[in-house]
Amino acid sequence: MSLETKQREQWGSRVAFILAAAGSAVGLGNIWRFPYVVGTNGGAAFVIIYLFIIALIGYPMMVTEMAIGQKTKRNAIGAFRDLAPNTPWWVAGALGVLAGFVILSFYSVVAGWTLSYFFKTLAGDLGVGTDFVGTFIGHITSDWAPLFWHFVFMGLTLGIIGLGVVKGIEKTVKILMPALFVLLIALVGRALTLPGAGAGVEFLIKPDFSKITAQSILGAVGQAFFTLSLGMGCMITYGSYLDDKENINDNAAWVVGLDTAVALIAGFAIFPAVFALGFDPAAGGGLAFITLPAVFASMPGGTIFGAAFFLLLAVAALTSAISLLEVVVAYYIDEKGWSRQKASLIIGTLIFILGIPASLSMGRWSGFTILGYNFFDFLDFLQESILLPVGGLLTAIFAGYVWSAKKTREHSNINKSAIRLGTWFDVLIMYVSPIAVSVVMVTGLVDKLK
Ligand code: TYR
Repeated sequence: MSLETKQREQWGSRVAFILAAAGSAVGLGNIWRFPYVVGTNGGAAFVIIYLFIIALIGYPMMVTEMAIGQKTKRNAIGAFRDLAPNTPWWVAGALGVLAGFVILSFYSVVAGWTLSYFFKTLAGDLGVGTDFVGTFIGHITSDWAPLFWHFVFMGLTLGIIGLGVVKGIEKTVKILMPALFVLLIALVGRALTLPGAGAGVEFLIKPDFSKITAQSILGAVGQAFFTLSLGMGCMITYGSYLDDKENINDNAAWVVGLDTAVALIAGFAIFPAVFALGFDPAAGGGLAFITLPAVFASMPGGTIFGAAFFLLLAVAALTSAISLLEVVVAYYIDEKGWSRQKASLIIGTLIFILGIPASLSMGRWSGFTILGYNFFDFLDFLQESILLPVGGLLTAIFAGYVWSAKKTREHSNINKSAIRLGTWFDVLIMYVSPIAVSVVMVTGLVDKLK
């Protein structure tokens, strides 16, 4: 069945692994999605709940997935098969492969908007006095331009994955992630000095818990999994390319820490500007694309600065997209014996095709809805409220009870690391994660469907 792992690639160094995993985690989820779900869920109270979830569920889950990958050296499905042969646990991995398809199809559409905004900014089309809302809506509701950029972005993604883990993924992330970080910090500086920015800071730090509903807590769980690339075997896959000598606990902490920092920094870049410039914090998926160009327009050198930002955002999206595609591709290589090139091409093309209705559902096909969502939002609902929470739940139960919390912990503790997992880890993975995720998921969905 599975081809042997002898020629399996490995990350070139510890830093390469951290950057690749952080590259997967940091993406549109931090800069596009986090601010908008914070905005639609009332601000600071949501952020606090989200931070608790990151610490109590996100970190242990990150360790678990990386440990399963490093231990088995297999793709998302093969890893479960390896640790629990002849059981139906492989289904947990299969859900992840499905999630890879679903997420990347709409992710690539948004990444395409980013590419197009890079060129719009560069061409000076987003200067002072632009109707930023109208420009954004005009772009996403049109037929061809977003599809063209979706096509370009998927082409880049499958090209990199076709090249392989080291040549493709490692090279890209090493240079570009640090640049994005620096630019974001500069943006925060500009946003905070706009007159009226204080209201945005308040929105992010002064909680109003009356705004929290069962659905918003489910949203926080979904966002935590999404932004950390958890619950779908991505970190299992990346962990499978990690040398046995490398420690997991510290690396996982780096990835979780960097990802959370970038999301919070993005929040502090966006909300002060939203309030200062009079936009609606609950505007939804357009928030970053409406607010940030307005900030760029208001600053000296905004054209260059803005263009650089959208380019780096596209790159951050690319380093996440390649990890989404890698989950699916690694499965076809390991278990079906496909060549890397064949798997990238076929799967990348199928995902591109699934993204077409997602893109058109913003405009021409917006009348077609499922559960009240257009197709794009339905895919996002599916991954946020079902695929990732169920995937995370199954992974926690698997690690806690099937592989056993003790073995997971012992594996993660083998190599020297600053963080040592104690029995607190067992409690988090055996009780806290599964109970919290199931309760939140059931109440959130009941709330939604009633
Ligand atoms: N974490 C990525 C982001 O925040 C998105 C992503 C989700 C990537 C799941 C991989 C993955 O498996 O943009």
